[in-house]
Amino acid sequence: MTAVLQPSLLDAVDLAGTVERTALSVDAWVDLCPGWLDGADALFDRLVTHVPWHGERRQMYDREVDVPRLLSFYGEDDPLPDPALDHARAALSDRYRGELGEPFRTAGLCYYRNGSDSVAWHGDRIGRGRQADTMVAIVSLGAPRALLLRPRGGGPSLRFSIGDGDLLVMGGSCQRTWDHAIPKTARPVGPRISVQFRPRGVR
Ligand SMILES: O=C(O)CCC(=O)C(=O)O
Repeated sequence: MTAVLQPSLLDAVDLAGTVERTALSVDAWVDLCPGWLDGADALFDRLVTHVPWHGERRQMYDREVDVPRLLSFYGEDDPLPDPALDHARAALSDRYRGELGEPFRTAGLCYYRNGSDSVAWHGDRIGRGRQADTMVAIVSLGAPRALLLRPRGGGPSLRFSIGDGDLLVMGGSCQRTWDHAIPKTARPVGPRISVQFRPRGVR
């Protein structure tokens, strides 16, 4: 029997990409698929221009500071800002449905303008990720940046360099038992966009 291929999906997503899984402690894991998304540079340019990026402020001790990156969040009923992201989410939902048991629904977009933009150590533990195993799939566009992972509470970290259409998926207990971060860097680096797909109720 001949498989029926969906041209629109194959245009945007390299389904042949090889996923390499790294098993972490306490039933956490991370999948890496370099160069997963075709057309990453063009998508980066479209997102920079068309996404309604905004800055946020947060309390740090007794003063309010800028969050060092720009953000835009798409809830499950919000149209995504580019059809390539619909295709990517559908392909990821297909690929991981067996393990995840549900589709990816929301998309959080972060824009790291230069090496001073960053996100501190954290797990995605708002909502269901606090108690239950889940997955967060990150599609990375633009200049590669280091994503670090370390056991919650400290320990040696693992380093993944992600950009240029790479896919990184954190699964199992990872959000509860490990933390991740994008550290600042003094190296001259170009801008990067991270697209994080999450299931319902995970943030
Ligand atoms: O930039 C990334 O890929 C990670 C983003 C992240 O961890 C978050 O926004 O919670």
